Amino acid sequence: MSHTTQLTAESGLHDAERLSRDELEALQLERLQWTVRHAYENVPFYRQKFDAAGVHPDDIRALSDIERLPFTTKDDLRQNYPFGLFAVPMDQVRRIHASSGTTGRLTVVGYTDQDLENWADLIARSLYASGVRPGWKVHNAYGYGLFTGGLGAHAGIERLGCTVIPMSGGQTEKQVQLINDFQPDAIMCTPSYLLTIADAFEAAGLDPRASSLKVAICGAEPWTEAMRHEIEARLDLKAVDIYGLSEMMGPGVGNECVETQDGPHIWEDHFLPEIIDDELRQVADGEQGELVFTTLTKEAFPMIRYRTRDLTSLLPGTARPAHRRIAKITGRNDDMIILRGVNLFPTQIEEIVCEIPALSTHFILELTKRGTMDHLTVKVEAREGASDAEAADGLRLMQKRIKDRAGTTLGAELVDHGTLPRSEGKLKRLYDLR
Ligand code: DLL
Repeated sequence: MSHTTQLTAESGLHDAERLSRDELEALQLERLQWTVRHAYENVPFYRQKFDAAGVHPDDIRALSDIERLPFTTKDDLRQNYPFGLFAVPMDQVRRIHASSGTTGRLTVVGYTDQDLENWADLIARSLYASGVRPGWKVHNAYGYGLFTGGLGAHAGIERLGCTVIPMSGGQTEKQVQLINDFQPDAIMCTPSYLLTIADAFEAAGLDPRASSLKVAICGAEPWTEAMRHEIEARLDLKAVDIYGLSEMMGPGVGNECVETQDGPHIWEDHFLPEIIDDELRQVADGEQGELVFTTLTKEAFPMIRYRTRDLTSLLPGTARPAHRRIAKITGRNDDMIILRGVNLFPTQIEEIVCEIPALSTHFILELTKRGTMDHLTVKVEAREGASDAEAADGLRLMQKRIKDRAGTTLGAELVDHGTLPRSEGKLKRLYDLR
């Protein structure tokens, strides 16, 4: 079966983006059947799991039959380290990527030539949806290397017919210099790193609003609507959300459309999303839960019902009507802080900090123990130019809003400007000092 895809020249939209929902679902079913058979026939892990669950590839006759299949978890990847879940012989694996989890062992993923082709196409589609057009210069500040961000974005930038500036992450002063000298139209980096770059512009005596950048394609970490407003105001550009994870492919599993900026459309011709509840049952569109994905075209590394741990909901398509969107990700269920029985996500605090003009967006959360009780403190820098009194008022307002909205009282501390760690990629917000 051919999974090759083409961008249509006249409109820039891919054929799959013009399908009706019925046509898309027919394509998904055909591809799901292929994927399940491919995994069953080529990966002993899947064969054993399907056999144990009493399900065979022939049982997949409708999309809803996906619920008969067992889930796959990050732990399954670790236990099959490094190449145990690959579904093609090694000489057909053209590239490897890996991500380091919090618990040590790398999770390793692989791609055939066709997988890399599809990935480049999906990034090109994502960039087009973001408003990027052929002929633009795109500054790529996602990290190159084992991380999927840099090289993944790179191929798609070229595929769309843009000029790629392969800067990678880090060396922030040089980022500023290159943006200033090369005049790129778009930038790709994490949202937190874009703010670090904006700070570095100001430190160099340059106005970030005066840069050549028109669009930022930000992802790889949770970010709130409030953070989007902050980025757009500070850099005078459109910030759009790109979603992805290594286990599916990398960046470009979904992307927001610049005209609506209402959450990433999942490219459902390649990835089948589901949302599940705590009992691992599928919930209806619109309901919040854990995002689960099945790859539909991956040759080297098919993933069946992979539990992402990302919390969101599925929403109807808008700018690409057949493809459903995901709501902004609240966080991963491993980022959730349970404090005196209350569930908290760093994104909830981000939303509040960004609303308060006297506070900067630089904050961390420190978890400590006081006696037998867990205690969470927000350490935040005041915004430059805010007076001490304004900053102190801002801090009190932040605490009040956290209490009102999250229902719990947190410690709060102002720290000197420039003392909190700055992002160079994925930002770490929570420091567990217990
Ligand atoms: O972060 C792939 C990527 C690179 C996506 C560049 C976008 C841009 P991993 O390192 O495997 O892959 O991390 C995947 O990052 O499960 C989410 O928890 C989080 N994440 C990625 N994109 C977003 C986003 C890359 N737009 C994990 N919003 C995912 C919120 C995101 N969280």
